[in-house]
Amino acid sequence: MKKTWWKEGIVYQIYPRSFNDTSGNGIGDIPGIIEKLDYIKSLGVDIIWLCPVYESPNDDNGYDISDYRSISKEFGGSEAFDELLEQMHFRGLKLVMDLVLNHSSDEHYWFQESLKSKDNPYRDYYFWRPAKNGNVPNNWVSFFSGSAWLKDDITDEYFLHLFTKKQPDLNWENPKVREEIHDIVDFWCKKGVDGFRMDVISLISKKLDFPDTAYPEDYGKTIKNYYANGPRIHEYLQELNRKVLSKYDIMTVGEGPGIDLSNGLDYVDEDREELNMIFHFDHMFIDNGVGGKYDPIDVPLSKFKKVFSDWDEKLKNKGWGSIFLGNHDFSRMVSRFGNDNKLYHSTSAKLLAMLLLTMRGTTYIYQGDEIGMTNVAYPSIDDYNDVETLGSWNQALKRGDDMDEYLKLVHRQSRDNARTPMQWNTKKNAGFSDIQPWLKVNPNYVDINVESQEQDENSILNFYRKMVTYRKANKVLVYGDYECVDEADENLYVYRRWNSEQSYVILLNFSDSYQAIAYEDLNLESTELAISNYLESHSTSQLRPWEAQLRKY
Ligand code: TEU
Repeated sequence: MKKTWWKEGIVYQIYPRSFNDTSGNGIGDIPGIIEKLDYIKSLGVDIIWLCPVYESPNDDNGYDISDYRSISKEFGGSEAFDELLEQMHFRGLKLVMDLVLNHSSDEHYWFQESLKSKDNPYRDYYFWRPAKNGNVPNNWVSFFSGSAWLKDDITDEYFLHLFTKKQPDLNWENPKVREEIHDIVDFWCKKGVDGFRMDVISLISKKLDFPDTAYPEDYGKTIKNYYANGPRIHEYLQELNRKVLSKYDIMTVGEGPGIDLSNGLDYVDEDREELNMIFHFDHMFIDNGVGGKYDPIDVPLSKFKKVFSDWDEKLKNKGWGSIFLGNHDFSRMVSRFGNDNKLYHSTSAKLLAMLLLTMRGTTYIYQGDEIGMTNVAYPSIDDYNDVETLGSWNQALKRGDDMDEYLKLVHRQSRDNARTPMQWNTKKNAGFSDIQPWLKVNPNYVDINVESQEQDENSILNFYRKMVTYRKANKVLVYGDYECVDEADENLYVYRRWNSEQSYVILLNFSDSYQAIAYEDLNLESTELAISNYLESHSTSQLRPWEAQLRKY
């Protein structure tokens, strides 16, 4: 496989609203990121993926863009952005922008025009449909609950919004829309950005007959079969690649609800010239029950491991994977896949770091995971901000659910778990802001914060640094082959990575108890320990709770 900077690079994802507030308004900003660039650089990462920073009414925290070419004034405006890009490049860091091209804000000029009349030149920039039998055009529901159609009384038609009603879906069928999009992408490339994370890119081509979904069936299948992977998706991506992306040395990663093993390679097969990488959600939606995210189920470890193995097998020698265990849309990875109990918090966070940094694919680290930030459990729904959380809550209220129980679900599943302010130190508001932040800090910041972990050589933070350095020095961990050794084991995840010169075995105990290692074939006695999350007395016959070992083989 061709070697490239974005395959070897390690990405650090920033949710700007929650990163660092320098203007004193309780909201993170771009100067706040600039202030922390040396910290980010000290992690050893190479690339920053910045969640949306464009002008936006923030109905979905920036994922509703009202001007694709200007930077939000709240975040510091275009001057701050230019300074950020310069300061990053000066430090050898690359910048990946988040582009939201499936939908715009309803406050975007295009939509405002589109609303005016049926013959407005911008009408066709969106999906307008007449009522069907006096009702919505079809039974699609939005990702954030309720119908995906909203009626506009002036022209008496409905427009499609797969997300909030302030996020109308753009009509990529219209060549003018595609031209506008190509120009926007080109604008940012010319400015010198190094790539794009493309929001819900799997949804941009619609099935134009808008078929009713076959309810009842589970939500996951609805996305795949009805909303995503539309008939012209690959044509659009190839066109975008040919006309703009291919002209620059940039990286692209498409976010892909509805993408799975059956269609994932089509997006990233190097011969097809579409995207470099995608984010699939096979491990992130793994605990969704038939009712979706707010109907979680228990998941055996073997199922989790299979996702990694199957995708590695699917992509190898043809495309390239994205390795991540959390982002701004999911619960904190240590609370979800590790154990955030005091006893195992640090050990399990380090184990997950070892997983992230020893897999084939590009590693993505979400802000705060490098110090093991955990889920939060606000006492009241009024403390929550996220549209998805509030949408689900209101549905549950309507259904008459037990709301005390539902609050527990919110604690477990809310996207706000990942959006609490970054925990910098033990000062007021965790050092994030001088005033009460837009979302309350997690009270555990007094124990979990950057400053105290800087001072502890065995902290999670310093473990990340160690793992990052090791991965960079041993490219076999980037490009080498992968094989899972123990597919069926429900406690241990053991896998090998190798090339013609080097070979490693990684042993991870995903449980709170001691586990015997019983793989005679591996001959572990003759291997040499490279890194572990326990300080001493490493055994090759047994792993302690959440123990992780990287061994030279
Ligand atoms: O997320 C798309 C997406 O798949 C999510 O709606 C996901 O299903 C949900 O968050 C899981 O809880 C992207 C962005 O990452 C998200 O922040 C935006 O809200 C969404 O698109 C709309 O732009």
